Parts: sequence; structure tokens; C-alpha cells
Amino acid sequence: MTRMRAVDAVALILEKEGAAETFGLPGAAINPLYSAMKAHGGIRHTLARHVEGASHMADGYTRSAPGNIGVCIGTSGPAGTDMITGLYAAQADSQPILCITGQAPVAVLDKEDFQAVDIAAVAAPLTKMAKTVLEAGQVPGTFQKAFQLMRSSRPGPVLIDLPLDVQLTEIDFDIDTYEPLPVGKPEATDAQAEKILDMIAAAEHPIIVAGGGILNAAAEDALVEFAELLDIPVSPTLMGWGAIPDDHRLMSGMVGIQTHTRYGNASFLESDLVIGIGNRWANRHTGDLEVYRRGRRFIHIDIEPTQIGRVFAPDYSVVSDAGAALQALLRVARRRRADSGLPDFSAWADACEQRKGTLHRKTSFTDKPIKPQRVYQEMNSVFGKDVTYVTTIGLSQIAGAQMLHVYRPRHWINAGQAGPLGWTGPAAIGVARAKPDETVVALSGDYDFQFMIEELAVGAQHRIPYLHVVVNNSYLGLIRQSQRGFEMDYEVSLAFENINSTGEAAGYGVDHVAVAEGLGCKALRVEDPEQIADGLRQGLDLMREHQVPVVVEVILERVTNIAMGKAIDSIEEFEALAQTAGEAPTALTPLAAPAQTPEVERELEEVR
Ligand SMILES: Cc1ncc(C[n+]2csc(CCOP(=O)(O)OP(=O)(O)O)c2C)c(N)n1
Ligand SMILES: [Mg+2]
Repeated sequence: MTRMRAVDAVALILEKEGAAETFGLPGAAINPLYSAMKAHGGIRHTLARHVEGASHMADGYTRSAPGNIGVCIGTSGPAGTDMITGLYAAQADSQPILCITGQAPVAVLDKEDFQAVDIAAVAAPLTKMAKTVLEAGQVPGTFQKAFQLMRSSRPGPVLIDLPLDVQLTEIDFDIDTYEPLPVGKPEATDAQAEKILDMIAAAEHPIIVAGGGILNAAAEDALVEFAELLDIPVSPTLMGWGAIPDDHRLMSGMVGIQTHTRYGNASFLESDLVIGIGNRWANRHTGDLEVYRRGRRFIHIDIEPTQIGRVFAPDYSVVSDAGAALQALLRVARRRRADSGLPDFSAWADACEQRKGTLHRKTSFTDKPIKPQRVYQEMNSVFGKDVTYVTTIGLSQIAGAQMLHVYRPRHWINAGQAGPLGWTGPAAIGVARAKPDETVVALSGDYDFQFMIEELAVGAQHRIPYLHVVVNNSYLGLIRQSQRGFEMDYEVSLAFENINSTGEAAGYGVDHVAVAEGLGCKALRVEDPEQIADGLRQGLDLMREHQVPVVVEVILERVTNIAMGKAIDSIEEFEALAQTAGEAPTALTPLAAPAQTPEVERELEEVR
């Protein structure tokens, strides 16, 4: 046993639990922990410019690779409350982040002491555990439990609040024999897999809805293997995007009322059995449930028992880790293949594959100001298959998800459920920290970019390069579009005559290029559609040369409505659809691939 301050034990535990990447900012009430991290020397810390930014950096770091747990640290009071949005975003998308806050000494906690807010109570509904540790002897155990909780079952964040005197109290602690606690995950049985395969065998048009739980379980290979074994099309959710490569023949396209492809929705509407794995039937995925469910049976596999039946009661459900469920399904399916054979879904799979060559939206616009669709076309052509996209919310995110392509797991990093404006930039810094050798591209609307814009300085100071594509319509675009229902355009414009304007993007208000440069980054502006690709390439070069964040701002036309609707069978289109392959040149499958078999022809006729 070694005698040490509780905070010295914390530093050792962070290292041993593999959570040595921290983001935050010091303050009087957390200085002891900073002194322990300094003395330890093995915990990397990135100094954020806003504590909320630190929480999103930790989140981005977590989402970058299986097993990652980002840590965010702040002092007491407002530092803790600033990180609440980060905890919410992490919890909503089942991401483990550890938030550590300093606190006033135990004796004054109920005396309205300076910055002595009850942060554990504030964070409780947004975390798997939120605890103010009152006894120094409990510090190691609380961290040990925190890591176990974050990793077990449905992953999620934890907050640990450490009063100043508790941090400084000496305890006996032995890191050499400290062991991370076992992590519990429910596992599907073969009997459950048999039932699922019976239901699949009874179906004609099964489809797999692949959720983020598959990425959390690092079960992408098992998913693809199972889909291939049975020839079942797969539609990833927004959180599961990348679980199967976009160009895989069985990837049938995303389904949803916002982030979707038209062929993805069309194929889903043809299905008669939906196998949801590690998904949560999010409302922006299902839209109107009557349409989504009509004529279909549903299987739901999820790690969290209380998720089953939360949105609607499935026909059959299994509580299991997605990876364990897929292994059970593979075991049983292989056995059946050898014994009695598997059902033949090849014609259905072919029809879904053929449909990927239909129903494309036009992207080849040459208008000036630029139409957003063109930006995503150029992004597809410039960024290779290895790019990691980071985004949050807005028309930018929705149109991006309709038109960009994702080929690898964890290469689409999106705060899907909470969608907090400002998440994109700091999360991209967390991702770039985790994957320094990969190309990280953030996608923001102008408003999202302006929230937390100061975090660009973090990237500049710490030399954390990433490319930030800012599509500027000088509007709260998504909200402007939703105000059409109220026949108003009220308090959603960001446009003004900037008195410092140099003439470029006149009337668009904020000069993002000047701000980004002022914060120590490189930035350039594109106003001509023919210059987008060059601008993106130049951005990548600048990023590599200077090792700082680079902003590529694209000036968009101010009003472009993006396709969306209330139900997946009635998405409203506002722009032209592609009539020729050349009008959607970066579509995964060129438009109008000829149908090959009579069965495929019949399926396609129905869609047409
Ligand atoms: C913190 C927060 N406040 C409000 C919202 C609601 N909201 C969603 S999108 C949006 C406007 C986004 O504008 P911009 O980032 O410019 O993207 P655009 O839709 O114009 O592409 C707003 C206000 C939110 N998601 N987060
Ligand atoms: Mg905007």
C-alpha cells in the first residue's frame, strides 16, 4: 500500500483504465487533480476555451474508436453546469464519457458557498451515475464503479464530483493490484436466434435496421457476414451509418424523414419483416409510426431491456449485446444452412440493389450563389473513402446525410439524438486527437459553427488539424424551413451588413474567414460552384502544412429547402430530381441501371 492523495490515486486509475486522454480547464476547486496529473506525467490534457467544448471533445474522442473513454474536467459551479449539454449528448447516443468536477469543501456544501452547486443532482438524469464523493476512502472505488458502469450494458456517461478537501486527503492505495471490474453484457441464446431465423424464413422481404449498438459492440463484421449469409438488405440508422459500407451490394440506403435516401425509404416500404439490431426506432428515423409499421413484422434486439417496447411493441424481442446476438444468429444460420438450407432472398436483395440506381436527387447545380447539394457532390469527389465526417444538426447535417457517403464504421460521427448546436467543432477536435493520422472533416451550418467557434483556438494552440466545411446560408436554415408551417420567417436570419466587410459575401454578416484566422487557423471562402473542389483540396493542403484547423466556408444561396416530411412515404421534395446519371454524378450507383431479372423489373415498376 502506498500513501497518496486521493487525486494521485485518480490519475493512476485513469491510466490503468485506459482513459488517459482528458479535455478541460483548471480552476481553484480542481487544481489538486491538475497537480496530480502534472506529477503523473502520463495523462494528456487539452486545454479547452469553453467547458462545454471540453465535454464535446471528450465525446468526439470516445466515438472515434471502440473502447475509448474521453474524460472532461472542470472546476466547480458553472464549469459543471457548462458540461451538462455534453453529458446529455453522450447519454442520448449511448457514449461513455467521464466528467470530473471540483467541488467546494465538504463542510460548506450546504452553506451556499462560492460555486458550490449540487452538480450531482443536476447531472443525475443525464448520467449512469453522478456522485459527489464525501469520503476520500471512497474515491478509488467510485472511479472503479464508474468505469464498470460506463462500459456495461447500454454505455453512457458518469459524473464524479470531488470536494477540494476530499481531493487532498491522503489514502492508502495500491495501483499494482487494482483491477478494472468485470463488464456485464446480456447475450442472446441460440434458442432466441432460432426464433428469429424462423421469422426470417417466414418472411419474403426481410430488412435489417442496423443501429449504433452495432458500432458500440464493434460488431460490424458480424453484421455484414450475417447479412451476406442470408442475402438480407441492411439499412443503417444515422448512428449506425458505416456499419456496412455504402457501396456494399446489401446496403439498401438510410431510412428516415430527414436523413435518408429516396431509394432507402422505397426499399424499406417494400419490406415485410424488420430486424432492428442495436437501434431505438428514433422518431426522425421512423416518422409517422402508422406508415412505418404498416404491413410489417418487427424484431427488436437491444442491450437495454427498457428500450424494448419504448416506442412500439415489437412482434419479438431479445435483450442482448448486438455482437453477441449476431454471433448467435450466425451460429444458428450456419447450422441451418448445413441441415435444411436457408431461405433464398436473392431476388429481393437484387431488387434493393437495383433500386440504388433510381430515385436520385440532383446535385450537379451550377447556380451562384451555390446550392448546398453541389457542395456534397464535391465533397464526395474530393474526400476518399477513409474520411471521417463529424457533424451535428441543421439543414447542413440533413442534406449531408442524404448525399454524402460513408464506408467505414465510426467514420460518420454525429450527435444524433441531442443535436446540440456547437458540438461539431469541439467534437472534431476530440476525433482528431484520437485519430491524428486520419482525415477528419467537420460539417457545420453557419450557426452551428458560431456556437463554440472559440474552440478553433484550441486546435491552433495544440496543433490539432482538421478541416471544417462551413456551409453558410446566413440563416438558422432548419428553423427557417420549419417556420414555413407558421408562414413566417421570424428571428431566423443571421444576415447583416458587416461594417468591416471587404465586399466578399456582402450582407451575410459574420466574416467567418476573419474570425478563424484571428483564432490562429487557416481559412478560405468559396463563392463559385466550380471552385468548391479546389477549395476543399487547398484546405486539405493547408491543414497538412500548418497542422491547425482549416475552415472552408462555402457561401450558399440563402433559401434552399431540403427534402423532408412527416412520414417515410410522403417526403416533400423542393428541388429537381436527377433525370440523368450526370445530374447526380457521385451517386453510389449511377442512375437508371437497367433492371436485370423479371422479379427485379416488377419490384422496380412498383416504385416507379
Ligand atoms: C443548442 C441548440 N439550440 C437550438 C437548436 C435548434 N436548432 C436546430 S438547427 C438550428 C439552426 C441551425 O442553423 P445552421 O447551423 O446555420 O444550419 P442550417 O440549418 O442553416 O444548415 C437550430 C436553432 C439546437 N439544435 N441546439
Ligand atoms: Mg445556416
